[in-house]
Amino acid sequence: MLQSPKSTKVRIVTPADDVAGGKRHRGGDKDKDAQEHSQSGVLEDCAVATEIPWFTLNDIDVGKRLGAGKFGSVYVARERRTGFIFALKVLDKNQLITHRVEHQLRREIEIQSHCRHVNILRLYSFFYDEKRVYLMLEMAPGGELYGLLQSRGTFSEARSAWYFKQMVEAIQYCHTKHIIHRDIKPENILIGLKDTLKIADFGWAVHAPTSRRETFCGTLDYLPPEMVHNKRYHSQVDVWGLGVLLYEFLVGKPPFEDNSEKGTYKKIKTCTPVFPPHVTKEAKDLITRILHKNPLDRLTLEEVLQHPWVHLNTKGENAVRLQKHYGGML
Ligand code: AK7
Repeated sequence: MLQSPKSTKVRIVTPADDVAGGKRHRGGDKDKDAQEHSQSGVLEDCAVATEIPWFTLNDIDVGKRLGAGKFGSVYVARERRTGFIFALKVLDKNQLITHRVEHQLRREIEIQSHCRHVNILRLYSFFYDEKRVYLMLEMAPGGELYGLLQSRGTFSEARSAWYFKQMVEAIQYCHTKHIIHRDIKPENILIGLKDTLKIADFGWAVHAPTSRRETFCGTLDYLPPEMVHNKRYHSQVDVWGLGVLLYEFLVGKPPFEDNSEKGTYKKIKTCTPVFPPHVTKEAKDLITRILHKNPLDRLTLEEVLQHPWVHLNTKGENAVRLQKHYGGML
């Protein structure tokens, strides 16, 4: 049985923690440690790992590239001592600083390292050197859900329900921890063994509730109306995101897609989704009840799981398959 790499627990001290604990000016080894580890200033506030060992690139064999993004690439990697396989996301510090997202990364690390759920990609640990920040992540052998959806065009209702239920449960877990993900979309969902989905990339996640105005720089297609209007928003933004996701599973494109950003914004604010004829009436009913413009009119996640469409597609034969896949993990 493989062990996760060494001590995977990293105590992350955020500036807020520090003040709350009245420890801002504490002396001793921890401070010395922090100074030794603080390099060009992206993470020193949070990177006071009180639990050694701290990984370096020397502890790791880096293999094939799995993907590339704006801030860096992801590789298959192996911890040399234990042979433990994981995904290594390498982020360029200069890019993070240029785009002023250091705080976002810090928040992501804080949030994701505290999540333990089958359908949430684990963040085991992180480290950094002069030029880069390295995230040690759970390996998802199936790659991005986005790729699978692209190659298939759409998913069947059974497969969609199976995937959708896992994502609802992952987000339900986040909400019990007062975390709002805010960026649910197929690009941020990975496929683990046996069709287990893993929600990843908490770069946009926050602790709830919030009325913070932050400039959103991702795809607009999943933005809920209250975020378009720059209103105060709550966990219902993720319910909206799940509705858009389910629509995209069944139809192959998001419901408010448009050639222009302005057009997408307008559709999000004013349009009700249009369904092609192959979508069943139960699925339409569920999506319509989720994609209410007023967040308070949307179903709750509990109600979503109780909806006949979810029941219909995940009970009976499907439930047996589901149980077999998870091996009683649910
Ligand atoms: N097969 C990035 C830029 C800026 C971020 O990227 C935050 C992530 C999980 C990720 C998935 C990595 C496992 C894979 C695979 C693959 Br493909 N993983 N198996 N890919 N978490 S990417 N997080 N964060 C990020 C920022 C910020 F600074 F803006 F916050």
